[in-house]
Amino acid sequence: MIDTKSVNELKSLIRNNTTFFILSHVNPEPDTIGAALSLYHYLKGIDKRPVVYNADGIPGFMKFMQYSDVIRTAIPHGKFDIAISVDAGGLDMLGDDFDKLKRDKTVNIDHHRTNTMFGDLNIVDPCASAVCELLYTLFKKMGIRIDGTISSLLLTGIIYDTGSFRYRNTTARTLRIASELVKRSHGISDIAERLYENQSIGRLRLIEKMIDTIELSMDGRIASSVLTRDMYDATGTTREDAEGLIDYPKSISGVAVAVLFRETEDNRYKVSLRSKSNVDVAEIAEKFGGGGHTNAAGFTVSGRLMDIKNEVLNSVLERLT
Ligand SMILES: [Mn+2]
Repeated sequence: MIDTKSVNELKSLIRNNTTFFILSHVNPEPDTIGAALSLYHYLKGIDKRPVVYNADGIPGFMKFMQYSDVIRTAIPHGKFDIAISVDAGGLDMLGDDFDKLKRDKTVNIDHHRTNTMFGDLNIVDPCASAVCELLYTLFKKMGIRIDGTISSLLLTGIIYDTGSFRYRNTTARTLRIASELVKRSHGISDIAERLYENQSIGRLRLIEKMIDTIELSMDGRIASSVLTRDMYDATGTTREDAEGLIDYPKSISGVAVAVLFRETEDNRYKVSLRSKSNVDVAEIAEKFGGGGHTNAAGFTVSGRLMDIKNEVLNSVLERLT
């Protein structure tokens, strides 16, 4: 739920200020980028000066999104009136350089249940399937016209965060909003095609290698898999290509929780968790200093893969028993 007070506060922040620094989260996916770029489009349209930032830059598969070329990867020296973060549950999701950003106020727009409320103004709705769904409601309440560009960007984020309207976060409201966006967007099949039928052969080879590492435990209720930097090298891919790969171990019949260990540096791993039904993986991720949603969460951890695997799989096992 978004309360009227927050809506009015955001409206006056936008009315009374000129420069806006829009932050999307590290390891970006279409929800954070769609939200950031739709805000950019709106603010530009009312003669404000917005800048969009992503610490990691935009992965190739999202370059079809309008304005994706405006995204910057460095924090400018100058001061901004307002920083607006979208789809980040905590400051750790905004990159290591975030503290260098000079700004008067920070607005935190998000849908992670584990959100740390780091903003001066926090608009957080964990019931929204995607931050793009939340933003639609927010735009409506602010009286902002949802044009074709905004519709396509928001729809892309919603399609992605709901796994094409398959995940448990998909509600009647999600579909109602999606239906409004479809009417005004540049076409849903076009978005789906660009999201899902636009892969490199290298990425498919990477999937093959990852599938090879799948191990089942706890009578097939847990599926774990690994991606190493060697695998990226061997297939001519980068870590961007790992986005969404955890869906493969998760898709196995009988699996309740899927875990993917991604090597980022020597002895450093990004761990992603996905679950079916009501198994809460956000709680597991929080234990390791991360966070997320009931069915999708993650964290980063240092150590030897064998030790990390043991520790994480034990926590999952505890959760399932
Ligand atoms: Mn999201």
